[in-house]
Amino acid sequence: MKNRPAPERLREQLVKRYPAKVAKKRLGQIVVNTKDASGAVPEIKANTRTSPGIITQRGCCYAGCKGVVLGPTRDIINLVHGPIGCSFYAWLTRRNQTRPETPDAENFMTYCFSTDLRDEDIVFGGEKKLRQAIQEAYDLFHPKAIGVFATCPVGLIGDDIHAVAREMKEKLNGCNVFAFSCEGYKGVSQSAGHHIANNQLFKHVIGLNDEPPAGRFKVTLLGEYNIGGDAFIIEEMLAACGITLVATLSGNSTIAQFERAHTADVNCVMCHRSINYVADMIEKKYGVPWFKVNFIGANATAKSLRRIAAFFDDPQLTQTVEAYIAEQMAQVNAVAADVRSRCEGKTAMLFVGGSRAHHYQELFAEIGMKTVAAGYEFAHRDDYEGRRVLPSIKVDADSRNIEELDVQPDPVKYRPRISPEEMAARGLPHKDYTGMMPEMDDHTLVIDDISEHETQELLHTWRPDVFCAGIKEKYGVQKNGIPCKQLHSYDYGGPYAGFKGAINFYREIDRMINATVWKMITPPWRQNGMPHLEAEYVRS
Ligand code: CFM
Repeated sequence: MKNRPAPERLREQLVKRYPAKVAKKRLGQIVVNTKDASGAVPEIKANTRTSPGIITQRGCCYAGCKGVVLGPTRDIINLVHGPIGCSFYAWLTRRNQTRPETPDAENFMTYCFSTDLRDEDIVFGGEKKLRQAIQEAYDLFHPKAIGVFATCPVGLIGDDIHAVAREMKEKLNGCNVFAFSCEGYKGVSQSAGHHIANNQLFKHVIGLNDEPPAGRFKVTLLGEYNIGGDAFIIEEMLAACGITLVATLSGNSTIAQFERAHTADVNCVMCHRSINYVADMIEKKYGVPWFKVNFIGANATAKSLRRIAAFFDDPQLTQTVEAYIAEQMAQVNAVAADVRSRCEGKTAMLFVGGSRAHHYQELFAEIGMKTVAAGYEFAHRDDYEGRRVLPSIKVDADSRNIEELDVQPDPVKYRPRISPEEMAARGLPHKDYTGMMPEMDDHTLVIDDISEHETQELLHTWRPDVFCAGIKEKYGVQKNGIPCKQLHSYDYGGPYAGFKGAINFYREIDRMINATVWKMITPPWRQNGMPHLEAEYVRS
């Protein structure tokens, strides 16, 4: 990173080749991070449409609803109403793992359920086929629940999936059937799908069972999806500390967990972006408060466990948690010190999703690495700047399209657990997420919805030691002789959560950035004598 251009100059360089209108829009989404005396950071544009022509990292609304929020639950049949192409993504394309209680317990995650819409269904309507498919799935598996997910054409032809779901729920006495209007084109990214998934789960599932599991300290974990086994690690840690996990939304979960999710003493929010709506709605209706946790990074994990202990304010629990942290940190520190000796001072860039680009900075910091640029694909301003900016976020037409449920305290079930004042007295940040930018250094670059072109410019100019993104970006990054760590799928590795996960991650990064193979790469087009073509954009 010697002689690298200043971030202000690089920011201009990233948009230099765009048409003026696109450049102007992108400059609102590319920010040089600074903090004023109060800790406030500059405003960043986020959750806006991607300009046509830009190669974005983003996915669609259906991906956020079906894939992200509902996908990791094993005993709900997720039935995709749409053409078979979309349905491919109904089948194990995300590494959300699950562990049924017994080998023959229900697990539908290995199946692909689809209505396989064809030409004639598009012309004459697909409701009949949907009814048949629900019936067929029920007859074959007798599941406790069936979720129906609309893909783009369903919205265009106007199938009433909610009416079909209601009708079939009545018919299949005892099987909960509900539907999601999560057509791919809704909203500007998969973020819209998260919101739709949250709404429907809240309306149709959460609150159906008021019996919490036994235990003195009960928490629900929101926004942990068990990629690469992260949730297994978190479950193990909570159990070791004597904390009862009421439900997880939705890694390694079952519908029975969702039904009782509102019975915890407190909700712990891991991925704020994908699940904050459920956290807020449960609080409003049932009185369960929430605070933010982060189990990515050993220090963050310790802090999160301490937060839970502080909430319960029980000397025995505090002692157990402290002893557990001390024991785990001894192992973590030994590996961190060794890895740090080879990674100190190296640089990382993180461009992923709606929470990991923030959370993983902790892990890099623990081995002495600096995050010089980061950004989300689809997060909102509150994930960047902190929830304090929520009142100033303008609701645009795309966001207005997503239903906002009017939630009121339940006349019978509402039971406040603890007052906001008591939470503050215990040092707990009630209902808050401070966001990514306040925790990043000044003069780092924050880029929302980064494009492929900007990625390449960043790589050429600032040459980080590791770039974190996903499979779509991976090989384009590696062609620059820079290793790419996938933070969605973990490159088939992981888990990375908790103390054990931190150790896995340190070792993985050490291996990647200190491998000499990257220094040996000369791409064919840079080799002597190879024909070389360069092109410029033609502007009208
Ligand atoms: Fe939350 Fe996620 Fe993420 Fe997300 Fe995702 Fe994911 Fe992600 Mo891929 S829910 S926002 S929509 S932490 S699938 S488990 S890795 S983009 S940063």
